[in-house]
Amino acid sequence: MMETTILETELELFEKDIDLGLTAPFKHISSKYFYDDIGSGIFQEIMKMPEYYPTACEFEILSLQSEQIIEKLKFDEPFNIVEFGAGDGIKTRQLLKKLVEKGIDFTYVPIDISAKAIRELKANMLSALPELKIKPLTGNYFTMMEELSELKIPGLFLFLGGNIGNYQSNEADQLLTQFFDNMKPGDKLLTGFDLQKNPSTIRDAYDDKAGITKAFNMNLLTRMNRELGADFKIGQFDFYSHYDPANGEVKSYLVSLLDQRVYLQKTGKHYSFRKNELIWTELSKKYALDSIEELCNRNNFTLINHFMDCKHYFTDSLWMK
Ligand code: AVJ
Repeated sequence: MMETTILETELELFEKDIDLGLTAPFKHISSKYFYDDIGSGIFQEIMKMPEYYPTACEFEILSLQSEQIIEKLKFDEPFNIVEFGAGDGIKTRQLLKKLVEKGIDFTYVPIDISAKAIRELKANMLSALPELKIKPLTGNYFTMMEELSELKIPGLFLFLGGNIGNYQSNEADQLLTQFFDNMKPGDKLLTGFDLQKNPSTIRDAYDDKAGITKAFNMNLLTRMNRELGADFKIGQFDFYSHYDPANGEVKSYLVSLLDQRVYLQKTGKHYSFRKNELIWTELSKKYALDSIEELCNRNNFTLINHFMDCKHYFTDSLWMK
């Protein structure tokens, strides 16, 4: 019997997701589509904003507590450090620097969907740490994860920056299950969680005065215009972000400023937007420590330690399979 394998390209998946999201009763676009080359660049600007505290907090953790993190790894043979969604790697470099200084034998395997981000990351890492063994991978987390799990060497998985906050509860479970299934007993996972704190601090981090977060969201429209042949008029949309301290959820939206119709060449379809209709673009969930432990236990991991910044705004939580 003949078997047909349908390999969908990233572009076809994007088109399909957008069509699903824009025909849903409550329109939505996944925040993973923020990160084309331009969006990854805007995110780097976000990380430099004074309001966006998570970056400085995690930088502090990895600068001041690398020694303590390394102590907990307890690997007695060469291992891989696999980073999912590596970005510019400036925070991770603090941990890697310490390992290199200690003469520990490991290979750094950063994975990111932006080829440009990965190229720059490799160049920056090697100029700061010339002795570093680095094997960057460009692509989808899951495909890469499966390929790596064939290797029989111990691993530390890094999922930093609070990226887990983008996942709804069931999606976080699915992701952690994938990590778990691709880990060997004794492998570790270090995940960054943004913690619940004064709601105004959180609100300001996602609604900056300079409008960089707005540009980050608006880039979705520009990206659809370019890649899907859409005719979004950027000025006819606004950005709105809301933090609900009762459930720890920051939700971000694009807002249609008028009744309008948009055409997508790729799907050959029109999509209508009512005045003030929302497109949900992102969830950035803020955790409490006890809900992190619950998440850890529910997914069969063992909690080793929380590494928090001095203000207790953020934690890098170390788990073991
Ligand atoms: C990269 C997912 C951690 O949710 O805080 C920053 C992305 N969005 N400002 C976050 C983001 C708006 C960021 N993560």
